[in-house]
Amino acid sequence: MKILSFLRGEGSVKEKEIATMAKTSEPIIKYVPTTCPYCGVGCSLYLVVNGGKVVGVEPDKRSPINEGKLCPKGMTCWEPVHSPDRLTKPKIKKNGKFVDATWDEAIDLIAKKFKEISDKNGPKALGFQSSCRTVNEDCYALQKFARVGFLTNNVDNCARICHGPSVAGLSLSFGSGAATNPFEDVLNSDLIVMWGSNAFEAHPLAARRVIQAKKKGIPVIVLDPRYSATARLGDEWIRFNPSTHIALANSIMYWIIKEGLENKAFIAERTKGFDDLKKTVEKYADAEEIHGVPLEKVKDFARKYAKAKNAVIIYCLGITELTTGTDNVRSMGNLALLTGNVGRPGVGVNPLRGQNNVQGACDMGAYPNVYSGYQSCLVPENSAKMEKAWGLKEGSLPNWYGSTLTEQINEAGNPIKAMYFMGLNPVVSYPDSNHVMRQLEKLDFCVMQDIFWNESCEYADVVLPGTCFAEKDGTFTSGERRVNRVRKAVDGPGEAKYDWEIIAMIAKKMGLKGFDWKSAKDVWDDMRACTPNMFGVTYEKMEKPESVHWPCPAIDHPGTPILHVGKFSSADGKGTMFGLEYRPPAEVADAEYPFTLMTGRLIFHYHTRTQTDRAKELHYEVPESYIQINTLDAKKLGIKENEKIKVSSRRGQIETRARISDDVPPGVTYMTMHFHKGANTLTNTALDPLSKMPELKHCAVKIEKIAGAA
Ligand SMILES: Nc1nc2c(c(=O)[nH]1)N[C@H]1C(S)=C(S)[C@@H](COP(=O)(O)OP(=O)(O)OC[C@H]3O[C@@H](n4cnc5c(=O)[nH]c(N)nc54)[C@H](O)[C@@H]3O)O[C@H]1N2
Ligand SMILES: Nc1nc2c(c(=O)[nH]1)N[C@H]1C(S)=C(S)[C@@H](COP(=O)(O)OP(=O)(O)OC[C@H]3O[C@@H](n4cnc5c(=O)[nH]c(N)nc54)[C@H](O)[C@@H]3O)O[C@H]1N2
Ligand code: SF4
Ligand SMILES: [Mo]
Repeated sequence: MKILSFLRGEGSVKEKEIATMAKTSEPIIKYVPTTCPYCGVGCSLYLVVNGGKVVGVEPDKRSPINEGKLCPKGMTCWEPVHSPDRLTKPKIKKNGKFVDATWDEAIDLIAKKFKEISDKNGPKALGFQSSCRTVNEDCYALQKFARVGFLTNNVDNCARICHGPSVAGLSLSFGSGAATNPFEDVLNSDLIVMWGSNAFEAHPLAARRVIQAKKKGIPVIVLDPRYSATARLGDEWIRFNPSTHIALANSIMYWIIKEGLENKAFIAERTKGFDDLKKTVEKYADAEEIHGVPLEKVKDFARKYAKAKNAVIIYCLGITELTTGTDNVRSMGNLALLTGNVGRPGVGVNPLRGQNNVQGACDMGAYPNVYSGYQSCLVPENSAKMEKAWGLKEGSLPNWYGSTLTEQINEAGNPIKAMYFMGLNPVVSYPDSNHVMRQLEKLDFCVMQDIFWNESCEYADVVLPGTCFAEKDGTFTSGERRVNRVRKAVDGPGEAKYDWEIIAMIAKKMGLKGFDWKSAKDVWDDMRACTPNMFGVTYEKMEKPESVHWPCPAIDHPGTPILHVGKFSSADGKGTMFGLEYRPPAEVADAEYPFTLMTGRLIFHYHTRTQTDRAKELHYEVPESYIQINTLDAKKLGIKENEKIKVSSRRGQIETRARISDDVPPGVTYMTMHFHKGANTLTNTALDPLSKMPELKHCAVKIEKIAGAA
């Protein structure tokens, strides 16, 4: 595949086909402006529609986000829409076999089962998991259904295993869990630090801004244990030992303070916690033994970061998906606060949000402790307000912290008896697949609502067909808090329905009030009415190419692209620095499992591949899983390039192909998370105590040859 031509926006061969069709077929070519369904960059594009079918995409040249460019996934996002594999009818499991059902049958059954289980076992017997792939309106609908219908806070979304630690960590450091600055703001910076982010593959159109900045002469330093595509792009690459972020950040901060380079005025005026931080980092003056970075390199980085007039940190899952996730995020916050790099253009701490609507799913309150707009469920006034808005009895909404996504899996069977999954594929994407499958089997009742039959549907009692991004109206909120419109281009396949509509059907069947929405806009306006920081974000405002960034509390408010200007969002307006100790991962390599397994992504595939595997060119590039192994290790084990080998951990074993490469250091291996019976058969469910993030990016594995394998 010609990646560069994609990045230049030259498009695929399909564009030629579209042009031909335009000439030959009867009218009606429509260009429907909408938002890419894949990553949190939120690129704008047009779906090209001919005769009621999506036949291609056209990047949006007016968009300030992607300026007429798209990455390979964006370019091909239309291909899976009309796949013959789409779910078209509800299916119910009868005597162990799935059979087609009518909507009436499926809705009746779900309403009856959920009501029965909740009446008998109470609100903690149910678990709701919302997608970050669907529109905001769907996410709002699901959490409202959980809370109004069953008075439960057991509702969560996939951010838990993505940027949950960002929400927790940045809230503690800055008072808001969101990214501080917009993507293009890197052009105002004097130093760009990319830490645990492989943006060149995972967020190509955000990485494009970094490339532009680099061309302007702004230096880019990449910190990653692996020589990733992004590391290749940087001016400098710092390799450190996997999962040692806190130790490395502490060493850097020790030298910043030791050399008097901290921003004293900023610390005094805008922060607290400096003394605690200073005391803690003293132990890390030289921690090369832990993090593996030579002292001179640490000092050099410390000087560069502290002396830059404006320095920005961009980070991603290398930081979050560990049992120290929240503390890793707070370490990024510490670095920025210590040097005064928050609250103006060109600075900040920016998590690159993952899925197209991971920001929005959290914003909508599909979270176990907050309503929409991060209004805490544990504050009685907030609950009283929501009870009024939703027509509930005073004091009825729960004041307990609900079970998180991964906890719900552990609680399947006891106390959780029934679960509702909307747009998730836990069997492939959650840690320890064998555990996930065993747990799902323990449920009395399980619903999966998806656009494709994924590997998890097997464990459901009812599978419901939702509509995909091309078939519905709504909004996705990008990683920079920009709310982007999603517009319906074509009808859904067969009997598929809007995700929010399905939820409303069940709610109404149960006799619940407040679900009489006629359109996605009705759902959005329902949300706005009870969400102060989004009240001013109207569909009308989203018509502009630049749309609007929340917080936007009033109709005449322009929105807020940069957070924490002059004052942090925390209650006392201060940023907080924390003294944080390094903790090793939950499972480290040992004699029995001598290799560290890191996991991550590839430019060509998206997560569990339900969509990208149905785009011809993307599937062609990487049709099966592989593991990267260092040259010396491969030699020791007598493994050849592309040989089929066995990889096992304490939780399971898989077969995959070896890719021999010095991109990973000796003792370290890397697999992508995209394949079933792949990385997540091996990964560990140990949780970060603060955010409940599992350790998806670190576990110990053993590698063996398979006799006779080629
Ligand atoms: N093509 C594509 N793009 C995507 C996605 C996709 O599936 N495919 N998914 C989207 C989503 S939801 C997300 S959240 C983002 C993720 O975007 P990223 O987080 O950028 O992607 P990853 O490849 O998961 O991991 C990033 C890097 O973390 C490094 N890393 C740094 N420190 C450590 C460490 O201590 N331990 C380990 N194990 N790794 C470390 C890894 O080497 C890797 O290069 O991408 C989004 N974009
Ligand atoms: N080992 C390891 N595991 C990981 C990660 C890692 O780096 N390493 N990354 C983690 C991260 S960051 C993430 S975000 C998760 C992703 O994990 P998941 O969210 O489970 O994966 P996806 O494949 O993105 O999507 C889930 C489902 O949503 C469906 N879907 C798409 N659009 C719609 C829609 O409009 N409506 C409905 N109803 N369904 C829809 C898709 O068909 C798919 O079946 O994986 C996590 N797992
Ligand atoms: S960078 Fe992200 S939003 Fe943009 S085209 Fe690629 S996948 Fe879509
Ligand atoms: Mo993610």
